[in-house]
Amino acid sequence: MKIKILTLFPDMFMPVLGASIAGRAIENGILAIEPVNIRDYTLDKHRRCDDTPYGGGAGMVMTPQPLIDCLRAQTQGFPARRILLSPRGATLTQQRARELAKEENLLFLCGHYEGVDQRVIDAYIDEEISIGDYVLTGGELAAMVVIDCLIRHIPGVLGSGESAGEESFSDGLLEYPHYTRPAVYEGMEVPEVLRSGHDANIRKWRRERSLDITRERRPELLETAPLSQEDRIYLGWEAPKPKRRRRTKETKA
Ligand code: 4FN
Repeated sequence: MKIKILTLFPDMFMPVLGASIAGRAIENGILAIEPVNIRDYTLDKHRRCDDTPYGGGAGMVMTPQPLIDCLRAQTQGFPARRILLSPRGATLTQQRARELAKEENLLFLCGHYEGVDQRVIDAYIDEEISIGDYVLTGGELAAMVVIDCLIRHIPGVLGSGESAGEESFSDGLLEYPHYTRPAVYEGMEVPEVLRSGHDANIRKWRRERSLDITRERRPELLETAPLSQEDRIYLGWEAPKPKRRRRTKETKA
């Protein structure tokens, strides 16, 4: 996959993405990331990329000329899905990240100031994505979040042993508690069941702790997570199955 990022702060990206899983994917040649400086396209004698808003009001707006010239030049021979990071977008989900990971090329546009002239969005943007409901200074950190999230779903990006489908959220629930050595630390013990080596008991304990913490902290996730009949019984959503009793002298007619 090739990703271009159109931004006023191109230097922000490689130190962050190069140090994460993306860094390894880039070295392996599975991924290419190219930050592009929008300012290189401005025709303004002072190299400005912003202007005052029509209609008045506080702040500045990213002006069309550098953005559109940059978009045109950077999509020439690069047929990419064009995404604007924006609080107006649909909030990023694991599902959307998996779908974006199937694209051959992606282009992210990062906003600054009060935002981007609407005509740029109308004519050049395929989709707006948000990472959540809070105020950011620019779209750059949001772009990095989206990129970190989606590249883990590109085949070959995660090493053997790692898998995008085996950890927290992939099954729609929060994670059970994790422990590593030593068995006792400052008097705090690792739960006995995890040291028992009894695989079925361990699986049952982990599943139940996942269900507990999800019910406690993110109960809405239980609505969409795939739950087994056993899960539903544990949650008290379904009556326990009647015990299969063995036929004894007493029950034989
Ligand atoms: N933010 C809100 C409402 C109105 C504006 C903002 C805001 C950066 C260019 C956009 C923010 C949050 C998640 C991009 C926020 C995101 C941005 C994002 C973002 C500068 C204009 C701006 C949501 C609080 C109601 C500034 C909320 N995901 N404007 O933050 O780009 O991608």
